[in-house]
Amino acid sequence: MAEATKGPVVVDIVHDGEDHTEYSTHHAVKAFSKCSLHTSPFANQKAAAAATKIYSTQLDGLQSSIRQYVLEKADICRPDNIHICDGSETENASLIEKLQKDGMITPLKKYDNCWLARTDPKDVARVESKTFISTPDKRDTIPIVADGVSGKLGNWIAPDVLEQELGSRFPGCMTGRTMYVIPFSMGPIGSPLSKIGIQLTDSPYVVASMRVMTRMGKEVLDTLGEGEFVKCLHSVGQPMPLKEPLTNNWPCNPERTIVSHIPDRREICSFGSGYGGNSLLGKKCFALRIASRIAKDEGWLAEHMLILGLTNPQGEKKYIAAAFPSACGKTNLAMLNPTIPGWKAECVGDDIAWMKFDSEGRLRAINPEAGFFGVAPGTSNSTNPNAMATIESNTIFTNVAETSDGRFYWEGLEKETPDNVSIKTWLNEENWTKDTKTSDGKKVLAAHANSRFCAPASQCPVMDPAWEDPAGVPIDAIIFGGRRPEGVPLVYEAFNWNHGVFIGASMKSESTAAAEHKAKVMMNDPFAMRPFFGYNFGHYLDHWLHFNDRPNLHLPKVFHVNWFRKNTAGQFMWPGFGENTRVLDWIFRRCAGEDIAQESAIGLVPKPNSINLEGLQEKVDMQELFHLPREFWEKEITDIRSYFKTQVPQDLPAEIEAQLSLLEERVKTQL
Ligand code: GTP
Ligand code: SPV
Ligand code: MN
Repeated sequence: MAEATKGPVVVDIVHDGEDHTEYSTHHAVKAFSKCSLHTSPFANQKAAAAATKIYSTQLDGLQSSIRQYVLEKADICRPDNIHICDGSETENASLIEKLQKDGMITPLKKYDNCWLARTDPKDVARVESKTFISTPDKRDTIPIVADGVSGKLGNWIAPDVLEQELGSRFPGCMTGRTMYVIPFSMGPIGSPLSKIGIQLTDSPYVVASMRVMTRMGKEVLDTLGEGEFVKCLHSVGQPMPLKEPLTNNWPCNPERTIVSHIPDRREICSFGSGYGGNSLLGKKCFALRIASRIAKDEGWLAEHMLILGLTNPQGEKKYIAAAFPSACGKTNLAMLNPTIPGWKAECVGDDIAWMKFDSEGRLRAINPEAGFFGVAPGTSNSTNPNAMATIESNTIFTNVAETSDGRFYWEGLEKETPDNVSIKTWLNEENWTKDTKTSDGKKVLAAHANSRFCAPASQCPVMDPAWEDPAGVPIDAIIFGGRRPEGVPLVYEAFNWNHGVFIGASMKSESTAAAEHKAKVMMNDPFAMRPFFGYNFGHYLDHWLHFNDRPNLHLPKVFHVNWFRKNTAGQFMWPGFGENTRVLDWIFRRCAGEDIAQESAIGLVPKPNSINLEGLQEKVDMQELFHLPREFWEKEITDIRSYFKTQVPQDLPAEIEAQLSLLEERVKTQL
């Protein structure tokens, strides 16, 4: 009998001769392509009963609700083995060994227990176009737009259509593979703010990554008891035997990829991709899409935000949360090294915040994750030394380049990499140099622009002492921001909460390589949540606004920042990174009530000389950095109005419309 609680458990399923053909992928898919996900691929009831018995023998140690979920999905996906993950070192070592044997990872020998995975180049980022949320009523998921308008605030799929889509993918999809059962906690185990998930996956890479990104293993099962959990099913969609050889030994099925969510059932089903947010289901799928819906139901917030503790030279401490879109600087700000003497910055989280008002009316935040899945390019000892220290051991790198002496390499490490090594790109091309060009003359990147490191948060030298506090940390300020090359100043403050919600709603940023968007285009990205809303954005705005009506709450101050304004020569006007301390210092002092802000058309901006520039090496044109061009803001208002009108025609709260009119009036009279 399998032991569910200790050591790696891999039990072979014995196929009995009589029903053998029923187990084959070919038969299962052929016979059941029209079935729903909730139908076993076994036509033969006897075979189904036998299979259930075989699987259930291994699941004896599991509580009944989980066992039922695993059995139901195993009956459909037909794995050869089921392995219940205990999260142990031994288990991890055997996974790493398997990944190496399968050619999915190679060691980076310069470091301790660091690994490099190269994916199929077709599976390198989140696929927003294939990400769906399913509710019986479309309007619960997305705002209804007029005919001919393409909705940009998520994709809805009808429940019966989703059943069909899943039913044509999952039956038999794990044949020849092991189904891993991953019990994981989002948030410190046992915290009242935490939630538990069970992910079933056929990817050992996903298991190893989930072990870094979440609290995973036996302790979670013990804590859960018969409690509720979010159901997370994931398959790379490549049953054995393979029909075609893999690329880079990376199983995936890009043509058939779907990342789907059923919020009413607290369920996620993801097929065809092994990468990042598509496959590490605790992250965007659970902690943002499903959790934002739970948060709406339960009266709290699940947001795409970093959490940072700041201590001033007098020893006073405040926490801030900041929402920037993907690849727009959250990890970097979360780990910042202050450049003003006497300041201390400590990291609570770099990507996701779950926040709830406590009984005293203070907003408290936890980081639901336990690791960083951070953008590699641009990370260096000069930009983010704390990340560099974090990733020296126990880290899985994906799609970075490799040096001949066993180091990682990516764009941004030019000065920190010895000259006498050769570089092999993420695509396995040897002898790359910065001058390497494609046949049509384009620069070749050594690392993919969305290459990532996956490292334990506990290894970061600047983790906040309270980063795992089950009560969360009190939030004093919420910051919004994005990549705004033009018109948007370094920092401004909202006049009040509702104005702050409006600022979040009208956020924009240049698209990045974090998703499949090709060109660098300016996109609306409200609250940095555009790809992650678990329900209708209009209702989400109502949810944010309603906190203003609760008299006992200490609402945080709201700010907007922009590290990415460019001058006419196309260069960043602000040095960024550690120098962002200067902006945080101003925000901190505003939260402490200092009289250092003045009104402008768009919000409160720093009074002259109130931003501390002492010791700043670079010459910065502060005048230009804070200049508010009238034409820019007039156009911005027109664009925001048209965005709301076309994208949220029925569900935009009147208050947001009112805030837009107020902005318009101020721009007319003050700029
Ligand atoms: P996700 O993990 O995708 O959510 O991204 P993120 O928001 O955590 O972004 P991250 O901090 O990883 O930064 C993405 C890119 O922006 C990296 O290449 C950074 O080097 C760059 N970046 C971050 N902060 C700054 C800054 O202050 N100024 C400039 N110019 N670039 C920055
Ligand atoms: C993002 O895209 O915002 C990420 C990376 O944090 S992923 O986990 O792939 O979503
Ligand atoms: Mn992110």
